[in-house]
Amino acid sequence: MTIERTLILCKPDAVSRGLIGDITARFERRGYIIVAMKMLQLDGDRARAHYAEHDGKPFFSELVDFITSGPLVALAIEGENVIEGCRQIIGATNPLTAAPGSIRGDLAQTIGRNLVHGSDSKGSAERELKIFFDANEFVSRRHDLERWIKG
Ligand code: DAT
Ligand code: MG
Repeated sequence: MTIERTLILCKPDAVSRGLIGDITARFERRGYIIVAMKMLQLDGDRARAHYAEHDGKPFFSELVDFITSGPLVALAIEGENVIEGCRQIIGATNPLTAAPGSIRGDLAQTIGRNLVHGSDSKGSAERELKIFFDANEFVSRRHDLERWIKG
């Protein structure tokens, strides 16, 4: 078994549109397990750290302004190959090319308001989770997880 942990964000547009429940339910229904969850508003420094890989791109300042514009919900989610699985559930970056059935394909219109973040690799997940959670904020739900992935 390859149990991984990933960072999911319900971005400020998801919170203000009242979509926290709809979005988190999609990960839970897949059988992924929430092991940490909090609402917070990012300051510029944390936002720039989170999106460091995009520093220098034309949309970077807009991205930082947006992600700091209101409260978001951060979740740490565990499951077998959960990083790739959550990216599937989220859909392509541009909602216009995101598959119907995915969060972005069902609920979003534009790339700048695409509702959700999901880590894209093990390295990113490890780095990004540390920006949002301290080690003692994760709970253990291994029994819940095993119910979903055995048999
Ligand atoms: P993803 O969120 O699918 O991992 P990404 O890491 O390439 O996508 O980009 C991070 C966010 O930046 C993305 O969710 C929305 C924004 N973004 C990406 N490309 C953009 C573009 N060409 N114009 C405006 N915003 C963009
Ligand atoms: Mg990304």
